[in-house]
Amino acid sequence: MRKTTQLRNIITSNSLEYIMEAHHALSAKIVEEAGFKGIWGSGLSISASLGVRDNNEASWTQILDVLEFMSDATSIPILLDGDTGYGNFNNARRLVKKLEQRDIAGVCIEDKVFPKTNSFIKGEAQPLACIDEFCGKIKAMKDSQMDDDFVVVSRVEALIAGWGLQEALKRAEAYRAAGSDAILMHSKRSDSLEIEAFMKEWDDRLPVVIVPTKYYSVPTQRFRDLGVSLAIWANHNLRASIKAMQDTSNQIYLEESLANVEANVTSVDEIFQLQGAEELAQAEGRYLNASSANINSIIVMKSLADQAALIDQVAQLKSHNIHHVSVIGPTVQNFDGAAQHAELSLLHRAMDQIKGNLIISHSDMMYKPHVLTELQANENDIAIVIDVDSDSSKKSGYFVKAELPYSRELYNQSVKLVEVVTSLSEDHNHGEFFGLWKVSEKGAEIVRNFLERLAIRDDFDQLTLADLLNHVHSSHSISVTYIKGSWVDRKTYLAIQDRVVKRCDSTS
Ligand code: SPV
Ligand code: MG
Repeated sequence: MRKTTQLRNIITSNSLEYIMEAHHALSAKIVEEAGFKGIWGSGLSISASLGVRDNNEASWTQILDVLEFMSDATSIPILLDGDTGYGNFNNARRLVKKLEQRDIAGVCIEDKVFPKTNSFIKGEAQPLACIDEFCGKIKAMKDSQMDDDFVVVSRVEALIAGWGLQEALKRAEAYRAAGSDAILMHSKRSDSLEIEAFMKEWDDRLPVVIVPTKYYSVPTQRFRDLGVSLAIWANHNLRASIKAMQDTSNQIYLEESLANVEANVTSVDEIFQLQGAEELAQAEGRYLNASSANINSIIVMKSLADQAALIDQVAQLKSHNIHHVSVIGPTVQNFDGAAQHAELSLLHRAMDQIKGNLIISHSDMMYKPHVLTELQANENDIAIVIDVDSDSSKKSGYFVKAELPYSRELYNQSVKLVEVVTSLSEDHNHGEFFGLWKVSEKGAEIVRNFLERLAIRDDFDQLTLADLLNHVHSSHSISVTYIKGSWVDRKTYLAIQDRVVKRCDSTS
C-alpha cells in the first residue's frame, strides 16, 4: 500500500492511532521495528540532531535530505512537521511537490510566521498567521498534490499563543473549510483540559491530532474517549538518545575504559542489522561478479622457480573475485621448466579440487587481466585459451589445431579444438595453448573421469596435458578462446621483473 494511503488510513481510522518521532534514518527504522504504523518527522528533533535551533535554521532542503534517508530506510509513512511551510503559499506548495517526490506521506503546517520558534519557547510571544493567508496556503498545498491520499494536517497554535478556545475553534473550522485533512490542536498545558474543551465543541468535524508532550501523564484512554484520531509521541527518541549518549560519554570519560559500558550499549552486530547488512550480503551473491562468485581455481606449480608468477597469478584471480585458489606444488624440484611430464600426476593429486566452475592454470607464465575475463565469458563446459601470436621458433609447448584459425570475423564466436600436440607442425599452427583453461561443473566431472582413466596407465607420469585434452576431446567438445599475445612465459616474466627492479633501483 502506498505510504500516503497508509497515513490517510491512520488518520481516518475509527480508533486512536499513534505515530512516533524520528529524526534520522536510524531512528526512523527503530520506530518501524518497534511496530509503529507511522513516523513523526519532528522539526524539533531533526533540527536538534543537526545541531541547530528549532527556528528554521536548517534550510528546508536540508530537512528534505534528512527525510529522504528516513523514507528510504522505512516502509511506514512519515508525517513531516513542516513548520510554517517554509514561507508563503508558493514555498509550501513546492514543499508538497518535493515531499511527494521523496515518498513522504504527508505534512503538518502550523499557523505561525516564518521563521518559527518552537511552541514551548515563549509560545504567547509568537505571532500567529493571518487566517486568510494560512487558508490560501492550505488550498495551494492541496491543489498541488499529485497523489490524492497525500495528507495535509493544519496545526492550530491559538491555545499555545494564549488566544483561547474560540479562536482555536474559528481557526480549525477555517482550515477545515480550506481543505485540510486533519486538525492538529496543540496545547502546552500539563493537563488535557484545553484539548477536552476543544474536542467537545469540535464534534468530530475532521480528524484531530494531538501532541501530548506537556500533558504526558494524562491516560491514553482519555484521548480515546475524547475521540482523538492520532496522538504524536513527538520527541522521545531524541530525548532518550541524548540521555543515553550523555551517560555513555560521561562514563567512558571518567573511567577511561569501555569495560563497564559494553553491556549497556547496542552491539555492533545490531547496528549492522539495522543498516540491512544481511540484504547487501545476499545481493552481493546475486549481483557482484556473480559469474565469479562460485569459481575456484587450481594452479599447477611445475617448478619452485615459478613463485613470483604464482603470487601475481593469485592476486590476479582474487581481483577477479576468485578467492579460492589451490596451488598444487611440485614434489621434485624442477628448475629447467621445460619438462611437461608429471603435470598430469600433479593435477591428479588435486582431484578433490576439480569440481564446480574452475579456472586451471600453470604457474610458469603470467597473463593480462583481460585474458581471464575472456576465458570466463566462454560459456562452454571446457574451454582453453590459445595465443595466435606465439613464437614460431619455439620448439616445445602445446600447439593447437582448431576447427577454424583465428580471424577477426570470428569475433565472439566459439571455435572447437581439434588436437593439441607438443611440437609445432603445419597442421597445428592455430596457436599456442599456454596452460590456462577452465571447466564448468559438468566439464570438471568429465575431466575427473578422464584423469582417473589415464591414471591407471603405466605411462601416466609421461603423459601431458595435451594427452588429457585430446582424450577428453574424443568424446566432449573443447572450446577455444583466441587471444593475441597478452601473456608471457616464466623466463620473459622474470626478465621483465628484473628490469623493473633495476629501473627502480637506478631512480631511487
Ligand atoms: C516538533 O516535534 O517539532 C513539534 C511538536 O512541533 S512540539 O515540539 O511539541 O511543538
Ligand atoms: Mg515542530
